[in-house]
Parts: sequence; structure tokens; C-alpha cells
Amino acid sequence: MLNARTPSILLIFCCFLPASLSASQYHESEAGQAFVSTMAQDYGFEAGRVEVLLRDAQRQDAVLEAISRPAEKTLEWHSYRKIFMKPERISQGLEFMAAYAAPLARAEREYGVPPEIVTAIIGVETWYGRYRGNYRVLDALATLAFDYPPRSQFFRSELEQYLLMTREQGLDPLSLKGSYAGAMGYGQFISSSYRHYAVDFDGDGVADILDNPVDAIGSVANYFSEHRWQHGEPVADQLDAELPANSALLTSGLKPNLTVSDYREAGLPVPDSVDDDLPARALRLNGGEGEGKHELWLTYRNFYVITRYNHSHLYAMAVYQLARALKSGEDLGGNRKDG
Ligand SMILES: [Ca+2]
Repeated sequence: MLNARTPSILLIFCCFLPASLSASQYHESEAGQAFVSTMAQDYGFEAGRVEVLLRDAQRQDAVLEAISRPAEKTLEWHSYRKIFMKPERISQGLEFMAAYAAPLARAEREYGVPPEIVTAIIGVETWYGRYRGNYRVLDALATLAFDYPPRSQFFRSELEQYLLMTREQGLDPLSLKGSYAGAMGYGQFISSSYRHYAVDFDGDGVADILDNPVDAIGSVANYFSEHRWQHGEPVADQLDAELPANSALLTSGLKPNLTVSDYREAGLPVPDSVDDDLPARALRLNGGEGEGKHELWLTYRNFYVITRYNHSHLYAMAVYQLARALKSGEDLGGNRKDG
């Protein structure tokens, strides 16, 4: 999860550094000192403790490299799809759904989000918890906060949220691991999302989405519920039709700005079961290498909700297609796994 609400950050510039100090270390930089002041003045942290943390933070060049080329921005759909629609990812997803059938069913009752959607998110994010990231979260966030100008404000805020989150949860900020963007646990929540959406779903008194799959299931479902997932509404339909790349029906932006009736009136074969009033957005995806292999999809409000987890229509389509494969219980060869 790369995107979430970005709280405003208050930067207080108060300190100038002695000329003898190197500017290469975060705790010695002007921005680092401002960060220390914010944590001390706004949140009651001991300034010396925050300085020690920043001194310990390592700049990671691999983090800067990774954030500058996310798959969502560099790949066409046919290549992106192959990363996620693998037989093993489907079969292991079916195993996850069987192992956690009870909490997944309870999450659907309490939050209205179906098991296959929650499972597909965890499957796409971490291969059902197997790969939760090997960067130290402190290093990833400090590197992006202080050495990545395009999103430094966002990541300084996340670093702030991280220190708050680890304090609240009683966790050691030096030890947690995550993605290059500081996303953690089964569902790869960034720190602000952890603080806003993580829930204790197994009732042991701790909201642990790092190591506890039941809490992770409840937390992903809660995230979707808070972003207005509509139980029972469709997500997307592939249409047997074509639209030219410059069609006005291919709206820009992730939010569905038209309705199903607009697409029906334009003659597109939307399934009869879908309501006229439902917000919709058509997507034209490159389904194969070369020309003339475009797929046309009509995506609805719930598809948009998936993009609240990661602001990418390719991401949302991968989650949707993996979820659909999990719901049908079939692997890519068409064999049912559960007999
Ligand atoms: Ca718990």
C-alpha cells in the first residue's frame, strides 16, 4: 500500500548546525533537526531519543531506485498481469482461504468485504504473508523523507506516523522490516494506515498486522469498509466491444465520473444485471504484445475502492482477477482445487 491519507506536517526550523558536522547524516541535516523538533514539540518525544534514531537510519540507494520505477507505472497490463496471475499464487490463495475460512467469513459479516477480495489483497501484497519486505522500515522512511524530494513531505509525515505507531504499539522502531516504501505486514500497511485502520480481530488486545494473519484479515476488511466498499455490488465487467484510444468515454483519473447508463447509451454491451445509476469508468488495457489486442473493461465503484489501496488501475485489475480466480476455486488450468 503506497497511498493513504497524508496528514499535514508542521515543520519547525529552529536549529542551525555547527559547520564541523557532516551534512550527509540525517540527524545532522536541517530537515532532520526540524523533524526532531516536530516530534519533541508536537508529540512529546525526547529530542535526544529521536536524534539517536535518525543517527541510526541508513540511506538505502535500493529504496530510491525501487520507488522511481514502480511496476504500475512501467508495465503494460499483459506484463503486469503475469506477475500476479500465476498458478501458485492462486493455489496458495485457496490454501489461505481454507486455513482462515472462519475469520474471513466473520470479516465479511462485520465489514461486508468478501473473503476472496481480502485474500487477493494479501496475496498481491505479500504472497499471503510470505514476503513482507526486508528493508528496515526506519531506513526506508528516512531515505525517502530526506533523500527523495518528489515525495519528501509525504514520507516525513509517514516517518512521524511510524514513530507514533511504534510508541503506541510498544514496538522497537529500529527492528521492524517492510517494503522499500515502509509498508508493513501481511497487508503492507504504511504507518498512517496502521494507526487509522488496523484492528484487533482475534481479541487478544493487540492490533498486530505484522505477524498475525487474523488481525491482518480484519484490518484489510476494515480498510475497504472505511473506503466504502459496497457488499454485493459488481467490481468490473469485460465488454465484448472496442473503443478508440481517444474516445471521450475513456475518462482520465481513477474516479468513475460517468454512469453505466452513459455507456449503455453509447451502445456498449453492459450486462443487464448492472444498475443504470452505478458510477462507472471504462478502461482500455493492452492485453497482448503488439497492436490490436486491447481489452475493454467497465469498472464500477468497488473497483475504485480497490484503487484506494494502491492508486493504480493495473493494481486494482490484478486484485480483481486474482479474487475472481479464488472465488471460482479454479487454477489457471481450469481444475477445481477443492474437489
Ligand atoms: Ca490481535
